[in-house]
Amino acid sequence: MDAQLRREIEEECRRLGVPLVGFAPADRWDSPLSGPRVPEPFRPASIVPGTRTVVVIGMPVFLPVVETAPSIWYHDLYLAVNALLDANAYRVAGLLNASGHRAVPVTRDGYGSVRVLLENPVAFFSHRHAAYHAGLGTFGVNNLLLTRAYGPRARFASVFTSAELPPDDVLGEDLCTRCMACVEACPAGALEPGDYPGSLTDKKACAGRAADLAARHLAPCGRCIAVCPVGEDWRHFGRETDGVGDDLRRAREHVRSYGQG
Ligand code: B12
Repeated sequence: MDAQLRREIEEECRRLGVPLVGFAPADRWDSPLSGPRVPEPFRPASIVPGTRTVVVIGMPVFLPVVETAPSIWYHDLYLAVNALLDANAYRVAGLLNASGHRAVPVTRDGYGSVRVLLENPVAFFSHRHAAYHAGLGTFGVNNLLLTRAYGPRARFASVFTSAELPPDDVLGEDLCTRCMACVEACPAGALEPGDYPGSLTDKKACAGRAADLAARHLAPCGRCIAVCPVGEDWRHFGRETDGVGDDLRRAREHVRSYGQG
């Protein structure tokens, strides 16, 4: 176990402005005790043989912007965070390769277009599952990984490496409060509370909504992450104390009225 290398990666992430980083041993994907069984081809060591550790990085999308979604503002922020995630995962993999270990970044999404997802809404690797194994959060009713700092408003990318790095524990406490705000807010009716903790009830309905929005430059939808009250950002941006008044509602409508098809 290379504790010094782990510290170097954490330091690099701090320097790059990446607030969330976690380390998962690749064999956690093989354990029958670690949540839904992941089919073998989706496991890190199947995708890249010799993988011992998955380093997961996470970056937030900021609550007041997400709350305007669907909007051009959230659309642009989503693209910006995606670009940063991919660049930063690439840099972390570079650091590991330079220190003599093998490493490759896995980009944050892994699909060509939303049209592809309408046929098969599944990618070759799940970053939210990786983030769970790396101790960054727990699954919510919305089928997303809830983090302490940002609730579901964190996006992830992963790095597969042959290095053996000291792992993080899976988070013990369940962060989801089962308030059902996400279920009520989903415009596609894709979420069902009975499925917790499980998969999205209707991935195709969710992908269908994303396709409609994409045609108007408004994807992604983001409603299930906008309404989730879990996360320190909820308090930071005053939702717990100030709530949402008419001024804020008017401001959101203003943003939604511009820059989209
Ligand atoms: C395809 C896709 C979509 C499709 C299909 C919807 C869907 N739910 O999958 C569309 C376009 C509709 C979509 C919508 C959204 N997406 Co999306 N999407 C993906 C993508 C590219 C692939 C998902 C996938 O197929 N993975 C492979 C399959 C096998 O795994 P999986 O579906 O993730 O399922 C695993 C988990 O659910 C896990 N699991 C579930 N419950 C539990 C419980 C326990 C205890 C454990 C251990 C595991 C576990 O086990 C499953 C098997 O591994 C990922 C990026 C990626 N490559 O991971 C982003 C991703 C899942 N999306 C993300 C987000 C944020 C969204 C949206 C909120 C839109 C937005 N950006 O504003 C919505 C939310 C929809 C929802 N509530 O689920 C984030 C989630 C971040 C987070 N905090 O969880 C991801 C990870 C992108 C990223 N790089 O950060 N998405």
